Amino acid sequence: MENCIFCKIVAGEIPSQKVYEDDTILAFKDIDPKAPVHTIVIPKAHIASLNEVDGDNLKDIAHLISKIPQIAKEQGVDASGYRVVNNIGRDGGQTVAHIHFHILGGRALQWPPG
Ligand code: IU
Repeated sequence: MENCIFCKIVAGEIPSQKVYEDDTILAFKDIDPKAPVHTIVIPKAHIASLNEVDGDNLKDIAHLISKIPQIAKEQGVDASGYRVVNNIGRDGGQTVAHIHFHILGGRALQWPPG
């Protein structure tokens, strides 16, 4: 999708620190980490948010979620624990309109979020 920053990362037009990639998903280090481990996981195909997940693209999202434990393990937080966050829309704090899942870990995370 034109003008989508995460589509540009997928296309290699904007650099990223990749930690995992396969045919349909990409994981990279967050540019502004909120925890010692902060990885962003996205489908390569443009989906704006969880609100746009449907029967056609659910397979990519299911695959993405199935890979999160492996990515967390490779980032060294599987044993200590981690949080997966998906922000949706304005009040949810979504700033990039390409669905993404945050993997946060490497410290004790507070609850509830602000
Ligand atoms: P949010 O859920 O939409 O608020 O999260 C977007 C995240 O994408 C946020 O943590 C940014 O630091 C991160 N990010 C990035 O890693 N690289 C970028 O080029 C941009 C945002 I723009």
